[in-house]
Amino acid sequence: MSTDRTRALRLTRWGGPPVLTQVPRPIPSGEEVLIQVEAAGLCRSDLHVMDAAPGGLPYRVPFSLGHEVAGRVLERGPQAAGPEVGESVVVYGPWGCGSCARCAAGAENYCDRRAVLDAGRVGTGAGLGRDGGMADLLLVPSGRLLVPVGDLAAVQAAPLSDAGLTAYHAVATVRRSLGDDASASVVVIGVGGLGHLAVQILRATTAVRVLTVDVREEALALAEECGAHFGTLLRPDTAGVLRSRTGGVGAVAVLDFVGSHSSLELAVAVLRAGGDLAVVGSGGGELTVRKPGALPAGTRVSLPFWGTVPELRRVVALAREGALRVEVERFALSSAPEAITRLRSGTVRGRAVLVPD
Ligand code: FEH
Ligand code: ZN
Ligand code: ZN
Repeated sequence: MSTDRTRALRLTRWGGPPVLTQVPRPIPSGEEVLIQVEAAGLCRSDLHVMDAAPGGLPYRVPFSLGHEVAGRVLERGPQAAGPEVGESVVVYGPWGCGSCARCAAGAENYCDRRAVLDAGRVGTGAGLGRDGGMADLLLVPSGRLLVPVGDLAAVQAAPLSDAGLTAYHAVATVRRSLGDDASASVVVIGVGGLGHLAVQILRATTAVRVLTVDVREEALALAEECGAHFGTLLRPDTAGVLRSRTGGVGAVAVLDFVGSHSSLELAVAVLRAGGDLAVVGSGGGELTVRKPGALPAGTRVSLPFWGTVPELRRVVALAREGALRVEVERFALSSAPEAITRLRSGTVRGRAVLVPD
């Protein structure tokens, strides 16, 4: 790799395939920090970006993909703060305005100026309208977006920034319903890149019984390896099977990592009155919120999105203490098309992670 050129997987036109190409080496200025990328996770949202129609997303092409990134600090701008050159870090993915009340609290996933930023088509973050980390190098706007990972391997750290953080934030969103009742049950729908981490986070941080649902036997096997108490395939009688596992009262919370019509239907059918439904997946399903209606009385519905910087620190801490392990399928950066095909076909076990080759 020449010193002034590096590689990046770039979306060059809407609806076209991403292209691995040479780009100029970024030069950090001001508060910016340049990261030597060591791992970049592949997410279903990357597929949504690749498949978006022109004007469908508040982004301008071309930009590099990759919003789930880990690596080492390579170079810092003169006003940069945070991790030092050489430190291993994970990159916090939602880049907000950096100065509103939400961003000041580390909740850039809920930046108060998101609509303004989107109107300016400046992008949501790395790989989401801004140059991302499916590349040799990643330029990050500020050290505030970096979390040190110590001796955690980059292929384990990268998925924590999106899959791990999103799962953790979803659990935090429904925590008020979990209490410390070891007989209470939580249903996890979809045990893929996010769901398998949600199972581990629930087991590591709550007393609940974890019941899982997926359409693939191998996903249920992964759920069991991650500590799930029960797993069942999605079938016409699944709601009854799950309710019987809750002693008939229903689940105090449902984490839906699919978000399809059938997954939402199942969630409504298994929820306990006064419980929590967190819709995490963007599967295009719709839910009618009406009184009276199908949702049990007292249901709280949430649409958690990504997570906060303080939560990312807690996710990294869980991983470093061995309470969280990401099931990873590695692919060379140059094999990104294969990884994308595998994700589209639903045959990735856990999380696909690209490693610069
Ligand atoms: C990122 C950008 C937009 C929608 C959803 C996402 C998720 O992958 C973040 O976890
Ligand atoms: Zn994502
Ligand atoms: Zn903000």
